[in-house]
Amino acid sequence: MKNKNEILYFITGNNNKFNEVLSFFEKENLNYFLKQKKIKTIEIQADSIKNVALFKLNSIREKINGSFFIEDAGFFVDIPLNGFPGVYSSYVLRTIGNERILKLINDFVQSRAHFSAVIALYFKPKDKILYFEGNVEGRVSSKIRGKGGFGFDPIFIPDSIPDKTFAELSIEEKNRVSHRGIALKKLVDFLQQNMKT
Ligand code: ITT
Repeated sequence: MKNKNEILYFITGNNNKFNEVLSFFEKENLNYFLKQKKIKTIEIQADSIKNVALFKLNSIREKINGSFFIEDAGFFVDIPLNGFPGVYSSYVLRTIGNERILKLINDFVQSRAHFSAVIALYFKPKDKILYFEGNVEGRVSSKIRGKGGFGFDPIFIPDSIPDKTFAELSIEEKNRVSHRGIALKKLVDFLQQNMKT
């Protein structure tokens, strides 16, 4: 077991996201101690979540002494909503919410949706910004289902677990298949390869 002698900050105001990331990190042999920091980031309305993530990271870069990462995620209903709400996910969840998103869909069996996540890491030892991306494909549930998770989880059914919404999974089960879990696996692999020995 390595000594957890370096702090890695995850800058997020979303405690659910932090808990998912913490649960993932706890299973890995890393010499980083993960800490949540809530600093107001600037979230621009950009055309891709990668650009939102880069802007978010740069908006706080001077405020943190050490390695840190932020994450930007979005929910995209590809059929029949051509990717809506996508980069507008936070706004749409706050304004109309899941129930009224469901009202925009007629055929749930034919629906297609995905989540995307981009982690942007500022890695101090190399003075570099790195990106780690993850996507998960699935469809939209005709009803709100499940008490776990957050955000759009109660209306998303992943292809890999076709009888459950994300909100019906435990954190560990969601991490195994989710956009965030896939991006986190890439982040952890990078950190393991670049750990000081
Ligand atoms: P930050 O402080 O980390 O920015 P946030 O909640 O603003 O937290 P995002 O901008 O990345 O996070 O997320 C956009 C929206 O998508 C937001 O409303 C989230 O609730 C939702 N969302 C993100 N990841 C999700 C997930 O894994 N499951 C369900 N909804 C998710």
